[in-house]
Amino acid sequence: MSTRWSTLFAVAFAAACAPRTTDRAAALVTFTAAEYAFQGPDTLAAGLTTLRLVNHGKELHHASIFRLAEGKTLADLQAAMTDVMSGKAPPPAWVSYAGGPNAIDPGDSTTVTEVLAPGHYVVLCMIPGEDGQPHVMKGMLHPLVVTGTAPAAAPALPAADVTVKLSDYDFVFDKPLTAGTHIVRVDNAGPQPHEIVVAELAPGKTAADFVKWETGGEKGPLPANRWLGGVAGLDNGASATFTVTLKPGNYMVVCFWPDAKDGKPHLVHGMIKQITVS
Ligand SMILES: [Cu+2]
Repeated sequence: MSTRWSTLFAVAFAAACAPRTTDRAAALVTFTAAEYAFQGPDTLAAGLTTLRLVNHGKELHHASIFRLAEGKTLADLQAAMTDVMSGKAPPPAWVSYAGGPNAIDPGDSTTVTEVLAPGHYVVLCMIPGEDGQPHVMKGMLHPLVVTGTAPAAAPALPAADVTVKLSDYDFVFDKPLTAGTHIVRVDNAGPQPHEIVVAELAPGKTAADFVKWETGGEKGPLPANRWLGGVAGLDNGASATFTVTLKPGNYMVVCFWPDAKDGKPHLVHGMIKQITVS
């Protein structure tokens, strides 16, 4: 009897003391990437969401989330992307950029947590294949409808142990990244959209070597060993968190976002930073 009472008491006590997380816990949603398609849900409920990307493919993939303005369709986006990719037009003003998990290697997975507002979205991969064509042009895009109503107060993102501020054209960390697993908060201070992707540098290579490789037509071996995720293109003023596990070594954080003025990736404008993790 006493055991039973103490069990009941323990249960009641735990219930009374448990943080009321039910309305704040992030919904977990998984997208799987392969050549050249995503598998994942077609609809989601609005609110705090953890987006998990699993790369089942043989190439690098990410899941960049574009939001379409009211009345715009996937066909409108596809038509616009053809012109954007061929350099005929800048990205249309009716597209906004809602983050998503950034590039990871085949066999890896990563998570990003962010608040999704109701609306029409497209999950797509902008990473180029060996022929230089972004995967989105090979059909790697997935429409997504976010349903429901936006919460009156934006839900808080998970508590982060490191924050990085993105801006034209810099990454500023509030403290150094160390070995281990971190929740990193990403705040885009703009004015342009930006992304962050973390990569481990190849032995003896530097971030400057990567810029040379990228601007020299990506010839020779990639000066990076492994891509560890981050947050894909994010609007000015937006925030998200991502999880990353680092071991001691040399890394870089990079933004490939096309510049509003010259169309060149932001890394050419200095938006790349080498990091030593100890
Ligand atoms: Cu940028």
